[in-house]
Amino acid sequence: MNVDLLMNELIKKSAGETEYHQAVKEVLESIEEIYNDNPQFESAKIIERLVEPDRVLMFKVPWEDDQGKIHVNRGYRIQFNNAIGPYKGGLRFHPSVNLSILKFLGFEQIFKNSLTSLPMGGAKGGSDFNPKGKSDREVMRFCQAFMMELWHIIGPDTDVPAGDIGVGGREIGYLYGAYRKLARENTGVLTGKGINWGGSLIRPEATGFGVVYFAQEMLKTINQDLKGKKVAISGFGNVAWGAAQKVTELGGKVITISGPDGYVHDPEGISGEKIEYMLELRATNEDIVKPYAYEFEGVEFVQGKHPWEVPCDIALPCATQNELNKEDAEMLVKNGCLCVTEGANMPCTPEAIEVLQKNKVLFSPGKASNAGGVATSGLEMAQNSMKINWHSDEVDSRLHHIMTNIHENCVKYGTQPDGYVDYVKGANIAGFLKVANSMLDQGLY
Ligand code: NDP
Ligand code: 2IT
Repeated sequence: MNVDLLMNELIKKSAGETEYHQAVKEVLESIEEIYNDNPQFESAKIIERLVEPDRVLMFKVPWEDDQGKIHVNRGYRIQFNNAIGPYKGGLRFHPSVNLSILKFLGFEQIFKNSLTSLPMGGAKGGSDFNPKGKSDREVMRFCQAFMMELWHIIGPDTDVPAGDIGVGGREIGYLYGAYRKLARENTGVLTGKGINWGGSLIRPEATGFGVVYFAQEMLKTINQDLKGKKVAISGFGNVAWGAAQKVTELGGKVITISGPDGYVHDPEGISGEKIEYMLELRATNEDIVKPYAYEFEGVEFVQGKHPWEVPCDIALPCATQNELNKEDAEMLVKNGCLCVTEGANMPCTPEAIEVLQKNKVLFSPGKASNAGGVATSGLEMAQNSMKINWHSDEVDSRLHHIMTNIHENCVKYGTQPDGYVDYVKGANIAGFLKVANSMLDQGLY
């Protein structure tokens, strides 16, 4: 394999898809050596087959707002690879959604799902629809129109969508209702379902919990733990909320959260009723964290900036892709940050990762550290198949075990001669090997 040649080909074929190119390049660089040491991969053209999605469905989503005005959005589902199990991955509703973003997410999902050890292939979908500021009925009409097209290609053993940015419990409810009506079946076709109709306990907080379990394992490698540590978190969504709760539970102090408007710095720690308030803030359907600063004393709101300038021991970027750049990484290093654990997908730019790794800051990529979300989706699928519900302790202990196992695999494949663990390399190699070997076993298709 020659990474430059492959990247040139890919860029020619998918011009302008910069996020997708970024995600592929990282994987290729990580696996280059192991790929070239195993000529069976090259002769089966595994990587050329992996970077081309199995299929992409792009469709029109017409819907009517509360004033009777018609809108047209674009919907997508990218079924990337199903060598190890049914296609699995979230749906993102955000105005920035385009083919490049969904291809990067779908590609990452192949390796993330492989790392979970559960039988799930990689997929992603979504729409450029913006749920912010829409009424519940508008969101419902949109979800119904979206599912009208999507239901043909999904199914409990075919493709199982879930949430992501802009798609939470409410959206999954409307999507599931529409699917059930169209397909005339009640199956585990979506995950993140409500607890009364097939959902799993712990799924809403699973991604954030998993991120913190993973950070805990990373810290152990340098004989540290979360107790008394200052933790900077970005975002105030699903992932950020679960992470804040678990950090607090394990004795750490969350000192920031952020939104597209800026960040809040709360030196006293964001815990208890303040986490409840964070959830209320989200439920308002507005795009801002600023009100938090008025609600509680001693809190500073900093407009238009990222939280990474606040001195912290641990940073958990939990908002969106490329939100932590080189300058942010330099600031974290300068302030003595020990560990950066990605909660979002690809929140650190390649230049930021380089700075962190050069300075031997512990760094883990989202595909390893945020895999707890999709892993718990896998557990939801298992419960649906067996038609039972596990107790929350059971789900939590399985999640914890899965995160520890992913960490072990990263250490196994990523430990460098000087003892520093390159989690990017470790995660990519471990995730890749399982999928590549499965593709070899199953022949050319
Ligand atoms: P939510 O919609 O719950 O929250 C997303 C957060 O990021 C919100 O605070 C949102 O603010 C902010 N945000 C979104 N887009 C932008 C942007 N362009 N610029 C700045 N801030 C932005 O999503 P999740 O918490 O579910 O997802 C967060 C990240 O975690 C994403 O990268 C997602 O792919 C990843 N992830 C999610 C999993 C899950 O199970 N939900 C699992 C694994 C990873 P606002 O809403 O106000 O725009
Ligand atoms: O990025 C992700 O892993 C998710 N949004 C969760 C996907 C899932 O199928 O639960």
